[in-house]
Amino acid sequence: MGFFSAIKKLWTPREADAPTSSSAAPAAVPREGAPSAPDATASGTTGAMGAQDAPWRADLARALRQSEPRLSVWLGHVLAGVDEVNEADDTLWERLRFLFAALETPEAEAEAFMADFRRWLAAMDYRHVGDFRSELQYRLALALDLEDEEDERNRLFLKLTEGLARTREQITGRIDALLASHGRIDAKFWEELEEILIMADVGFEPAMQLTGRLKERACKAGTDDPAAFRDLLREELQDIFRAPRRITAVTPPEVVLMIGVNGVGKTTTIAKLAHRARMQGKKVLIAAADTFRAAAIEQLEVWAKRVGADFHAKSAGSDPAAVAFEAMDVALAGGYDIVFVDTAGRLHTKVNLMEELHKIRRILERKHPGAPHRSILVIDATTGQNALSQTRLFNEACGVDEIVLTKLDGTAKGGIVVAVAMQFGIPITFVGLGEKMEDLRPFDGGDFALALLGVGREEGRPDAE
Ligand SMILES: Nc1nc2c(ncn2[C@@H]2O[C@H](COP(=O)(O)OP(=O)(O)OP(=O)(O)O)[C@@H](O)[C@H]2O)c(=O)[nH]1
Ligand SMILES: [Mg+2]
Repeated sequence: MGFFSAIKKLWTPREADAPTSSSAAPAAVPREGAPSAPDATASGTTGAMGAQDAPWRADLARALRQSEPRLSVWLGHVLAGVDEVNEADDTLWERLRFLFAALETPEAEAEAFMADFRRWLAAMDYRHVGDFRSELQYRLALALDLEDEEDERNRLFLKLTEGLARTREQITGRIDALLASHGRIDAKFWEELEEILIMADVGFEPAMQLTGRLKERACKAGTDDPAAFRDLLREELQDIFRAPRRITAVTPPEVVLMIGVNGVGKTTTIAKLAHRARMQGKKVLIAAADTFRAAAIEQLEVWAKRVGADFHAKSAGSDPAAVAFEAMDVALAGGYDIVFVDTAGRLHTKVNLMEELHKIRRILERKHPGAPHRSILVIDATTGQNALSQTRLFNEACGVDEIVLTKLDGTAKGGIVVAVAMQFGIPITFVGLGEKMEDLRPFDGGDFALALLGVGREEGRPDAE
């Protein structure tokens, strides 16, 4: 579900493309799924497409109708007529309104989406297309439920590839040198590989295991040719990262408990997840159960406002479990879809952090059976091997359902992801690739393996749709 309760079907399924429709000149034929403008001007779905016949409407309608059904292409056409955004100029909003009308989104919801975006632009003081295009595309992808669209996935892949550049230097650069210096895969080769993996923060145990698994793979494939090694490694990594998607039915509100040591990115990750949920059309409550510092509560409140989520807090120093208790009352009474509970990475008193988390969990469960539905452990990739001990600690003490790995951008220690995936059977669900809202993205193990090895998506996933 996206932000909009109704929308014209956008992308026709692939099977439907062939062979009959593709035999016609597709570019000139309104496909099922392509925006129906300008015919929609007569449909009366919204005043935006009514009688005020500015020439740009016909041009934009033609461009949309004739273009490939891809979000980035459509956005390109919408933004083509926008120089910059300012109070006196409604061009961006008019053109977006036109797109939404063409997609038959309910008018009030389209207006709400734009009002949200407008507020964000003002808060960020952005005027130029280059400043906000990426965020707008991200919001549209979520709102139109198009995050899985190929175009959007390629965009994410680029971001992953950029974010992993330093880790890749550590791993691939050295593996390239290893391959170049060995005429065949022999015992020395495996030894050196182990060293490279350890240096790249994969860790000692996982590096040994991974090397063992690769040996088996090479043996099965009956090869000792270094040229075949990259493929073996890619396949092995893709296997390691292949985690089944958990689909659990939840009686709303879904309760998400954020845990992790201080400074890893819990609060900003809540903001990013709340932003996603809002763009997916959910009613979101954020609870400030990190009462350690007043500044932490304020920081969370600012984020809540910015992403359009409601907020529940008590004063600094209050019992975090009491905050959770009250927030659940608010959430249950207010018909919320999702509640995020922020927690502290450290505490005022000597009360054990884990005991405190247990207490919060008990309260949540008592108020809403089944809650917390997701205990998300946030770990910071730049801390390398520490991330492993934190995962072990939190998992053993209070249970972890998912891992979000932050700060992968710019770190050379991204190899830690391999270790985390190998050592714990806990799915990594999101990765943080920067400080912007759109920099938290769903983790795709297959793509991650490719980005880590510097292999393109086309090349590495010929069957990827
Ligand atoms: N580069 C980068 N920075 C990030 C990422 N995620 C979080 N940060 C930054 O990390 C810093 C700490 O983030 P917080 O969200 O305050 O961390 P926290 O876990 O809530 O910290 P405490 O409340 O002190 O326990 C902030 O400056 C964030 O902007 C990421 O994926 N990439
Ligand atoms: Mg925090």
